[in-house]
Amino acid sequence: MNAVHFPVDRMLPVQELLSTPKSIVITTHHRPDGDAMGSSLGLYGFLKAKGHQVHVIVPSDYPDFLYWLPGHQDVTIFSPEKDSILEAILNAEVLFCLDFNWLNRTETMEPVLRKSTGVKILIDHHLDPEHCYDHVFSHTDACATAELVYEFIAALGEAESITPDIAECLYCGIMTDTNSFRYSSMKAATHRIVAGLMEAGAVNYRVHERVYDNFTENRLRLLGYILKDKMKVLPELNTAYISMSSAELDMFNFKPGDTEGIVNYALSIQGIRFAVFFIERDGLVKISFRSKDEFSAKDFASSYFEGGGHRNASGGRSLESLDKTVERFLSILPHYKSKLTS
Ligand SMILES: [Mn+2]
Repeated sequence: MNAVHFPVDRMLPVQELLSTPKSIVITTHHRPDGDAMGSSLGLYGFLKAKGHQVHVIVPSDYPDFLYWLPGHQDVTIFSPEKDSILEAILNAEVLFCLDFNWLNRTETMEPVLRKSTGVKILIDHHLDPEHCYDHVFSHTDACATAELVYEFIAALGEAESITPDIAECLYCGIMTDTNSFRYSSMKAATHRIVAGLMEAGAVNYRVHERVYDNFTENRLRLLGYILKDKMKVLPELNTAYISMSSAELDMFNFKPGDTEGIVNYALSIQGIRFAVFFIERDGLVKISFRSKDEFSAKDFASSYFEGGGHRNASGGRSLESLDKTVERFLSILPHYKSKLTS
């Protein structure tokens, strides 16, 4: 257990706060991923069993391969027009903000979250959180927010309260944010937490099957098309990249989540240290950057594509056309030749 993440003195007021039943809202970032939903629903299961009145309210829908998560049926998708949702947030005594650093990562939820006077507790692993939370547990050395949620529950002295349902939510979060426990962010301590989740009843192969062996035919054919026709490899720069227009996505009846993880295939080519995926959606170009070792995808994304994230896994965006964006990327890339090939 990493006591540095949840030191006793900083946990005391939180413990006190949660010692009597509270109205609680749990939220996470726009377009929630496996860690966002696994963390939120794991914490939801725990707090609900402790007698709190808990709502999980998320800014947008999430991929259907996460619909099996225990508690999914109780999740509310935010809508600024629904008074009952706004009231739940404004009246919450406690707000848990999971897996994001800045409130604008919740997009349309941002104004009401700012307005709410509930005690805001951040549990997250992204760099540089905003200064708007009452309690901040922000640790970039954690591989997933779900890992931190496990430590949070343990720091409350409640590890024994982790049910199989809660354990599978948290397992899913760690598994998806580490690409099945293989990223450099995975530490021995994380493997011990994962072992603890299995001991608490998480069935590892079942979680894996539900997330990774749950593709639609369209998604697999989209993957085939991308790998065969769309992936470009630049061996002299140890880089591979993919660009997909919205017209191409339409050919495969694209649904959110269908392209998740595809950038990792590009990174799996021998010698490739930098992989980039450009995708034209919702009137802009969204970009995923992945890198290996010391090469910082995050620095590249933040310097040129309004991006951020983690050193080896970052996102960015561009308001130029898809072609212009790729052209600009290709003009910048050679400046990094020494860093990419050293
Ligand atoms: Mn995460």
